[in-house]
Amino acid sequence: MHFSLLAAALAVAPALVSAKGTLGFALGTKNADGTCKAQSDYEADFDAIADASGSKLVRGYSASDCNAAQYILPAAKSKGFQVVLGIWPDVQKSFDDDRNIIAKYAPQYKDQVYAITVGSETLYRGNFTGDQLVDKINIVKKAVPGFKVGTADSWNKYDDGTADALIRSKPDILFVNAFGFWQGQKIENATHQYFDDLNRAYQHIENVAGADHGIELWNGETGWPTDGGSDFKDAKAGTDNAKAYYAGVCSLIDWGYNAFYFEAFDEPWKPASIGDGGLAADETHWGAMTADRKTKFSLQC
Ligand SMILES: *[C@@H]1O[C@H](CO)[C@@H](O)[C@H](O)[C@H]1NC(C)=O
Ligand SMILES: CC(=O)N[C@H]1CO[C@H](CO)[C@@H](O)[C@@H]1O
Repeated sequence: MHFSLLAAALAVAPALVSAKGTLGFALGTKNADGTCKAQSDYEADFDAIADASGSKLVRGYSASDCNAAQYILPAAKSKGFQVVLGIWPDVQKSFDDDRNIIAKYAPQYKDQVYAITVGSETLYRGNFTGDQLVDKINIVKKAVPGFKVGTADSWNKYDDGTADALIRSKPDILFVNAFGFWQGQKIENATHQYFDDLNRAYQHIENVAGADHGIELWNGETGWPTDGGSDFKDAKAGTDNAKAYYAGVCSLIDWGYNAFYFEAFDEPWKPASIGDGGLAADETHWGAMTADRKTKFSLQC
């Protein structure tokens, strides 16, 4: 099925639904008070995610941050979860630390490691060229053989050619981030924009790598801030809006696409970020659940 058919087909033919896709959640390494999570904290996280949504998959960004790999993998084993482990390659130290901790723990918990991402939006930030990123991915593939390795970046960097060298290298797995919210869309049009952006990225990947490219594709991040969050242009934070947007994510899953919702839980320890114009933006209300693991709306797709 071509992704471009999605929006139209959704409207007219829900009976054509084939196999469902998979939903996962982005998960932080810190407790509400900013301390590092222990194995028992990850286990409580996993219980809450599974109870609320049925999902048994999470992704992180830096496996050495709070020694995450050491604690999240045994927790995943005890709760039947899988984890996408992250490597932060932007600076040499985190690239080395993340790779080393994954090389140590991933082979011990092979069934718990879904994949490994090298970088999150590094092309978007202009941190690497496509070729430089491919080199980093290849270093990781060599250091930790036997796992799916890829990267995550913003939909527009796949669409505008910045990622072409990466796409041509046909990594095992690619994550495409797309947020109706960061397009400054009103909630009424936000899901349309989200599908459209993903579609453009997926189509470009197909154009560059061929229809039979074999790269496993995921929507790597999407989400919407709830009550207490900051607005962005016409995109208004709010729990009702987040609930409506989540329903669009569920449609995508119903249609057989894979997506990670950003994020599982509020992270109240996060400092406000200072955006364009010096305005402080709240980063602590993106959770599908509160910091004490209560759902804000139904997370069943
Ligand atoms: C609504 O989304 C579509 C699809 O991305 C976009 O082309 C259009 O410009 C959006 N409408 C507004 C008012 O921004
Ligand atoms: C090559 C390059 O641009 N490296 C930068 C990537 O981003 C980090 C911050 O995350 C900088 O410290 C690096 O200099």
